[in-house]
Amino acid sequence: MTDLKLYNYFRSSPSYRVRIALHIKSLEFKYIPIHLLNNGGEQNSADYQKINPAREVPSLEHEGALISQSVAIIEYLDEAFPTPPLYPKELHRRARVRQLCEIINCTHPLQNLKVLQYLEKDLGINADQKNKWLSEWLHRSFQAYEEIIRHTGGIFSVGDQVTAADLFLIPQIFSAQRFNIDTTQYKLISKIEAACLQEEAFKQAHPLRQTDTPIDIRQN
Ligand SMILES: N[C@@H](CCC(=O)N[C@@H](CS)C(=O)NCC(=O)O)C(=O)O
Repeated sequence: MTDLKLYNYFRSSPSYRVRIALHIKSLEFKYIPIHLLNNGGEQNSADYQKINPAREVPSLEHEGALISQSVAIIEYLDEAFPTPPLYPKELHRRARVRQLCEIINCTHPLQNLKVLQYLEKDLGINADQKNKWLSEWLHRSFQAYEEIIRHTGGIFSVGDQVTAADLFLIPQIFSAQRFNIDTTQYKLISKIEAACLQEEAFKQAHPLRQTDTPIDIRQN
């Protein structure tokens, strides 16, 4: 039994990325829910700030070390537990996986709770304007992703094995759908989504199947 603890939130997409990595590698971990809304957001508590000064989820604890930022966590897990690998060995493909991860990762902060709250509460942007703004940036990143996987894709984003790129793509689709952003127009992305969602690791990591998923939306 590995000594892994994941501080996370069911519908946070960086949390979802890390959960998929843990399940792909068949690693047992202690799931510690951090509710992003209750009590002013548990990520803002003094105790949690000691775990992650950036006041964000996810954070991973392993053998006494605390790691945050999903990119760093996923790379750490891949180095500490190399089987199965999440990055191809061949350098060009490996770079392509990282490129795809970053396309998603660069857009993700725009949908962050605190960023959206700032737009509405501090800048007075209404909900429709906020959604239009978010939709613009999410679509631009999906368009770029779709174009790249035209050349790299197989069953998954890069070839026929799941790579880290898929761990970023699937949670981003889930988030987009939550904001009513239609991703079905991206045919290659949709094909890869369907393939990933058949995989046991993606099923187990799904936001609607976690211990902190509200009971009214929880799936078995
Ligand atoms: N770049 C970070 C992003 C983490 C992040 O934005 N987490 C969000 C949830 S999706 C969060 O904790 N937000 C807290 C807040 O908005 O107050 C990562 O990849 O881990």
